[in-house]
Amino acid sequence: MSKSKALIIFLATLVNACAVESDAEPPDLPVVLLMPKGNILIEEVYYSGAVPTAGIDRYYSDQFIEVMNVADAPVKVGGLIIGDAPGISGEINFSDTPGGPYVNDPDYVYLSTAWRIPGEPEDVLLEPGESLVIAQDAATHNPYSPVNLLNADFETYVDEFGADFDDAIVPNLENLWYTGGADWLVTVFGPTIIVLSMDGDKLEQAGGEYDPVRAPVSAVVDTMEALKDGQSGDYKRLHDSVDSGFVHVSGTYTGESVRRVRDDSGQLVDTDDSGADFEVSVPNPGLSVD
Ligand SMILES: [Ca+2]
Ligand SMILES: [Ca+2]
Ligand SMILES: [Ca+2]
Repeated sequence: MSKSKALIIFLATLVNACAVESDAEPPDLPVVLLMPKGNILIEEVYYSGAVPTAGIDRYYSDQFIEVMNVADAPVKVGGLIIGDAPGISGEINFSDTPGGPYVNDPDYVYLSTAWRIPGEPEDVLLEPGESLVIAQDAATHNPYSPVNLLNADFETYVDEFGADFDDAIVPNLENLWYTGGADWLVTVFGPTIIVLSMDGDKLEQAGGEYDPVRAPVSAVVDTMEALKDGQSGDYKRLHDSVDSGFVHVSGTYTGESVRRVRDDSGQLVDTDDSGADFEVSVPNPGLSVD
């Protein structure tokens, strides 16, 4: 046997030994559970409504929001708050003008409606790379939309008008504040979605019964600001220091969603500029891991 062959055999034995070693049970390490801030991002928002089909002009019960754990450890998402900001998305009616209350505030974000994931923080864990799909209605939406939300993680259920659908399997979010109608419809012209990590009891009423609640910007986990079109920048709801841009789809009832941009290594991009961080996509709830 040559010297070099002996060395190869020796190395092969060493590799095998190492392989056996790595098959052993890893020691039990304490699992680190992370808080949402810096670890949870909005991955996709589908708000525009379905392309008209099956004899219906307008269908939007298939709206959904998807949030993802971008960290390398589980995140505690029990109690996470999700809502939409007040304010119009652009010039929709002839008399619409930008501005008004509850927009462009450097200190607070405002929510027309606020929902909470039920449970204590550690009761709901989101594993690394996993996402949660929050449906307006957890249903197949067949034949009115190709967006199947039967496997959503949560749905929004509005009891008070008796017109919402409550799937028996998919759990409902808890409602903290509500100013909407029969169901939580976010505007098909372009909503601003806000994710907060804070005690829901500490949301402050910003005005009267039909006005929004507000939260300090320090509670913001992530935002997605969408407006009507590229000319609607004056209608931005969020202050530049919270979210410096906006995204838009090509129109209402186009079946388009907005989805988080990924970098070359597949990581979700977050620059707190929705114009740079989101792009128009085709809805794919729960299929976010490529
Ligand atoms: Ca619903
Ligand atoms: Ca339900
Ligand atoms: Ca962000």
